Amino acid sequence: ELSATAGLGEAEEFIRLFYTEHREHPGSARTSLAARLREVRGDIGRTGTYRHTAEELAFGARVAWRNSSRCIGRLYWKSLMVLDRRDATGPEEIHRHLCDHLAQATNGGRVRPVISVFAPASPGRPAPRVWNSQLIRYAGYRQPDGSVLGDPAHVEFTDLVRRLGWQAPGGAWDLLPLVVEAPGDKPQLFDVPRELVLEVPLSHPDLPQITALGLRWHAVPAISHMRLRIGGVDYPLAPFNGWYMGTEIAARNLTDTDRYDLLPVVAECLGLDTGSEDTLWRDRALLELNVAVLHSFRAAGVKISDHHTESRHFLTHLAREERQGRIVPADWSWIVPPVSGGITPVFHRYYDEADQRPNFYLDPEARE
Ligand code: HEM
Ligand code: NRG
Repeated sequence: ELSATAGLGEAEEFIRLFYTEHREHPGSARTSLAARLREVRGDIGRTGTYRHTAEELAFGARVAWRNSSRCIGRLYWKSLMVLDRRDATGPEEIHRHLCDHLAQATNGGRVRPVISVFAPASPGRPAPRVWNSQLIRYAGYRQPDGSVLGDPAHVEFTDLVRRLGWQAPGGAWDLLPLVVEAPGDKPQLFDVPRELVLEVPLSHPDLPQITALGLRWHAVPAISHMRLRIGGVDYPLAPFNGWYMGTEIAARNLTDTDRYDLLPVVAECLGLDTGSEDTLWRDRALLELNVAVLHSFRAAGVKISDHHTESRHFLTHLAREERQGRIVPADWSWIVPPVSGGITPVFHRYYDEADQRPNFYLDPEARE
């Protein structure tokens, strides 16, 4: 089992970090650093791993977010809601907790950052996992003419769940089922209850042709294929979410040529001259799509942010962290938004690129 044995060095480093950042209550009932280190060393020596306290788990998850160098949304890292689901075992129980995660996160449109942490990998005991890349994803179907109905990014995954018995509705916005694999059990399919999936119909404030396209997107991005690593312990199932930044939907999901590829469609309904690049028809279509996404979420009362606001918040976060004496690792190519890069302040500087732990890692065993 991959890194089921907690590294002693990484465990110690994390416990020390926890104590360093919890100095404000010296008189608290908490075990002393020295005692906790002895305990952790002893547990690792005897069992190959150790169990995080609830406080360590919550802190570790928040710091993993704080250290996510690709994330522009880190200003609110301290407010991450951490649901401790380490004791959930069977697939049904795990599925119930995933549904509860969506309900708590969606919160009627006032989307909140939430993470659910399930059992860690430990020696001799594999961890549960979910095969989906996000809890909410749209199916993709390859058509006889070679085109794709739905989300082209999920054609393979859609085929996989069909082979596992999923009855595909065959539409452009079908919610994929969850594939939950609990230790000792076959992977099991579960529908995500419709009433737990808040979606926003896309409309444009003054271009009815865009509204008429009948586009939509879901309110909550809940990443479920990244491994959370805290103090040498791996949590392969630790789905997390924040809210969307508009560009993720408008400039990538609906625009990438290997996703919904909608710029030609939008340009046509705007009557743009697509005959030459220098009319900037792509850019004009892209801009209106971004306007439509932000307008629609706002109109539906669903939390979303625009790339200007999110960029400013990120620089506020940088300054605040630096005042605390901490490094903020960041990956320029992910932080700079995919539209209007140069008119956001995050464009005009460089960042530290350190890999600091705790963190989230793309799971080598992820299916999607
Ligand atoms: C990546 C925004 C919350 C962890 C990203 C990206 C954006 C973003 C725009 C780049 C995505 C892409 O280009 O595909 C936000 C916003 C949040 C938020 C607006 C609102 C609160 C969170 C939370 C976590 C998190 C709560 C974890 C607890 C990450 C990670 C990545 C990422 C690990 C990299 C994903 C990858 O490598 O594919 N975020 N985020 N973010 N975010 Fe956040
Ligand atoms: N671009 C992806 C989501 C990646 C993470 N983005 C967030 N994370 N906003 C998409 O579905 O478009 N988050 O935790 O809020």
